[in-house]
Amino acid sequence: STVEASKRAAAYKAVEDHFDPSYRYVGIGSGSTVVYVVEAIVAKGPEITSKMRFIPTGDQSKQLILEAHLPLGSIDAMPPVKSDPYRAGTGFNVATGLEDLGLKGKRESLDVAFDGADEIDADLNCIKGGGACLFQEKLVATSAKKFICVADFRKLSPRLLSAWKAIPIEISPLAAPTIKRILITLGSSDPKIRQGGSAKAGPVVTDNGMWIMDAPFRKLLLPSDLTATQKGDGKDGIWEVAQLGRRLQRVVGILEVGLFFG
Ligand code: DER
Repeated sequence: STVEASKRAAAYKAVEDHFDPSYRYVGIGSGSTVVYVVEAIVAKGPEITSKMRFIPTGDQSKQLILEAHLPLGSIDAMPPVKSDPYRAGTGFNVATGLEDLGLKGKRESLDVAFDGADEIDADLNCIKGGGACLFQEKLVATSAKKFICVADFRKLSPRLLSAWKAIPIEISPLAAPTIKRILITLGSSDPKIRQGGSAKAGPVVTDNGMWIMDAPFRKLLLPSDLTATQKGDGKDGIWEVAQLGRRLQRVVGILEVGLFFG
């Protein structure tokens, strides 16, 4: 089909342009498009791939790596970052602290990570989570020096939430009622716990034992919206939406940070 041909073409181009034989650690995403990325990597031959470690983003990704006979790594088995405690740092927030300690560029332990997405806009903002693997996908993506999103023509949208209608959020089952209330106060029309349907009675349980809440939003605010409306006098209504967006990003950030560091 043209969709499959488009996925395959994107995957082979991504590997051609962004897979270097000198790489050591390569992140492998989840979903159907990344299958073609693995196919293109395998075609590079074992003399190149056998020296590497391929880091999965969930059980499907792990199976894909094993079935392709690629050397399996793990995000929790990456080389430690050695800090130099004796070098004066001028403050240790993640953004600058690592730079002050001469660790700039060493925070990301993977050379590259390849993954799919559900919707992508012109600025390469993505909605991820259609496959319920977003927690490990984001953990691996943020641990890579380079993140390559591979997608067929259907995924490109002028604005996020045009084709894909809800933001997937991975949550602790216990927190479901609380997060649902928070998302409703933030303007989500009807956040729903994703159900397994015919595959499984009850909620989908992620590879991390969590649930997925899909939160529909009419219009997802992006950083560009927030800056654009800071000049707004609030009369145009966008200003309120921007405030909401800022609160949403903080809350979703907190939720995700909670998951990352919880
Ligand atoms: O869940 C995700 O974000 C995955 O990357 C997935 O949605 C990609 O989907 P695909 O099967 O269209 O590649």
